[in-house]
Amino acid sequence: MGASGTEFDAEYGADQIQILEGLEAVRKRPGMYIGSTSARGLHHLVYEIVDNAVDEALAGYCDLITVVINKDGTITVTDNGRGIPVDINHKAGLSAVEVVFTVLHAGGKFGGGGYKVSGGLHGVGASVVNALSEWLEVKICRDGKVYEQRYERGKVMYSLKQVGTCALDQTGSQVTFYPDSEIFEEIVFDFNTLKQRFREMAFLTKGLKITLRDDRPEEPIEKTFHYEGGIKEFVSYLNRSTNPLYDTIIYCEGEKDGVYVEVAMQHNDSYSDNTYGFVNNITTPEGGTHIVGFRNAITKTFNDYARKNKLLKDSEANLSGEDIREGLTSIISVKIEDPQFEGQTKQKLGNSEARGAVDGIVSTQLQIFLEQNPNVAKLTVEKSVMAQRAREAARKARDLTRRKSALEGTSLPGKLADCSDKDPANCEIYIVEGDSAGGSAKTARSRATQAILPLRGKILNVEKARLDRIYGNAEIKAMITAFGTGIHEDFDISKLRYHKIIIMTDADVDGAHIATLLLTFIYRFMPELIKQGYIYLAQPPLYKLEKNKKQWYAYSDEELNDILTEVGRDTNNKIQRYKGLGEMDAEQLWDTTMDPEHRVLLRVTMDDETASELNLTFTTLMGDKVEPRREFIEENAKYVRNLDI
Ligand code: TSJ
Repeated sequence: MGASGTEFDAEYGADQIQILEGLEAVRKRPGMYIGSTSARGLHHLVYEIVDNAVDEALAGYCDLITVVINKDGTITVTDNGRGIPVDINHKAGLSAVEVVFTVLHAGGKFGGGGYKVSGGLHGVGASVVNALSEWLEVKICRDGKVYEQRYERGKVMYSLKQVGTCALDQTGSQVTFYPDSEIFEEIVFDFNTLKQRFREMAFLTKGLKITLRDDRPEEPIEKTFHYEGGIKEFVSYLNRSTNPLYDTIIYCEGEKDGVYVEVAMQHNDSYSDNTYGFVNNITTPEGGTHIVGFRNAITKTFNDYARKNKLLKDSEANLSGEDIREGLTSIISVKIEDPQFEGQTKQKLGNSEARGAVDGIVSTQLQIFLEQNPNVAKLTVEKSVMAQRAREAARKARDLTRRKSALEGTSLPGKLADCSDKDPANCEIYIVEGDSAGGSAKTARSRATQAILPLRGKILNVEKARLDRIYGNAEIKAMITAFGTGIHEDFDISKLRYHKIIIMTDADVDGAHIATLLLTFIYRFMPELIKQGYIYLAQPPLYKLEKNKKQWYAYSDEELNDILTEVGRDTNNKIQRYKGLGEMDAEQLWDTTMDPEHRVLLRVTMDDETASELNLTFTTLMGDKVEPRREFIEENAKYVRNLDI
């Protein structure tokens, strides 16, 4: 068409010299504009072009963008927007199209109205892509005419010209380009890389349809992204393999102080916080003011709601932001005219007005949402309260282990009768049910190598108690301290103070129950002790047979039978059935259960493969059925007789 043609070709103005210098600067230092000249920088070129079309969508004039990787490796981007203006821009004296492709930072800076994603982190504009392309062609449909212009390495090959006609209502822009092999290491576009980015862009721009097609293979591959729900669908997508806590996606939207804010969120039953921030459709991994505003708003609003509705008592502490964000998936997307990026990698939003805008909009709308959706509010607050308790319990547990390691031996439990040998390999600890049996065991033991820790009564069922109660339990604290290893992530096997931990309980149902509770505790808090074979069950005898001043002990009915057959079944036999350890004196306890030369120990074992199954077994067993427990213990403990011989 050459609308701007002759005049400017004749008069090579100062403006054009400046333009060429600008584009030359881009070619000299491409990294300054697109980060790198590797695959990342290469794909960045496509995003730069597509961003312009997304701006048109944000302005409300475009709902379809098509990206094609052509057979020859070039890229074509097409939109159905109004078409880049073709008239002469009077300040530059060039067609508006030419300004877009040759003037640095001109992308989207004219026309006014709407938010522009170009101007974000990418936002270096179409002119940079042009400067770094071996060639670039632009085609525009506008006012029933088709226009075209071509550039090579940023230089105008011919002025914008009309090349045909089209229907009046058929408008749009199309750009095809081939990146410069003098600049880029390798020019191969990756379908999946582009696909990820366009899916994200489609989520972030509700209603916009983005189609990506790869024409290189024999059978072209095509993928279309189109989300009417926008970031609400983004959150659903991110939560697709989780269990959401409620069905609704919480959504807030509004504009304040020149900042357009969109927030979507939903809790799932996990423990991680998945917050994703975007500024002008560009992700902000380092966060920034928009994220600060969001966190502030949800912390304040959920706490206010919880207090107002008595879900949090006056005496209870506020839920922390962390508690509220446990299991939360959220998208915080802001659009802002002039984003300021800070930090090392310039990925952190600095604009202070974004903080206030997000805080204000989310606070107001979330409060209304919670009031209208009390069920969602209740579920969320309850989850946060649990998170708060777990956090508090974890802190206490850490304090416990820290205090213990700070004071070392001095903080050993008072009830522990420790052994004198300090080499853990020689040492064993008996966990004894009941104070009286504990007393006998203390008297009976071999002081050098055997330590005794008596436990009072039934031990807490860790399957049925909250962490705070567990850590507050004296018996559990005593065991943790005595073993020396710490628990959970603080667990350190090298600090184990005894290489045999022996659970000694009565040979009855209650005793079996206590043993199971103890094993459950160890399994949940220090499973390595079981995996590495440090845990044993003592086997007190069931019967004592006395005959002619001689004694035999039987550990089962069969054994009693065998002994009786051997010594003869007659009236001189005095058979005692032990109901508990307490019925034995110290000497008997030593002879039958503690003397390494004669005792029977069962080693509790578990390998990695069965770990998950055992896990399930523990959970089931700690229900209400008593009988299977002993069977379970016996099935899971390997019989090791006279282990030390
Ligand atoms: F399609 C594309 F991705 F290749 C692409 C589209 C590439 C580039 C560099 C720009 C565009 C683009 C630009 N699509 N739509 C527009 N729209 C405008 O530039 C435009 C149109 C009309 C008006 C107006 O005020 O009438 C204003 C603007 C900014």
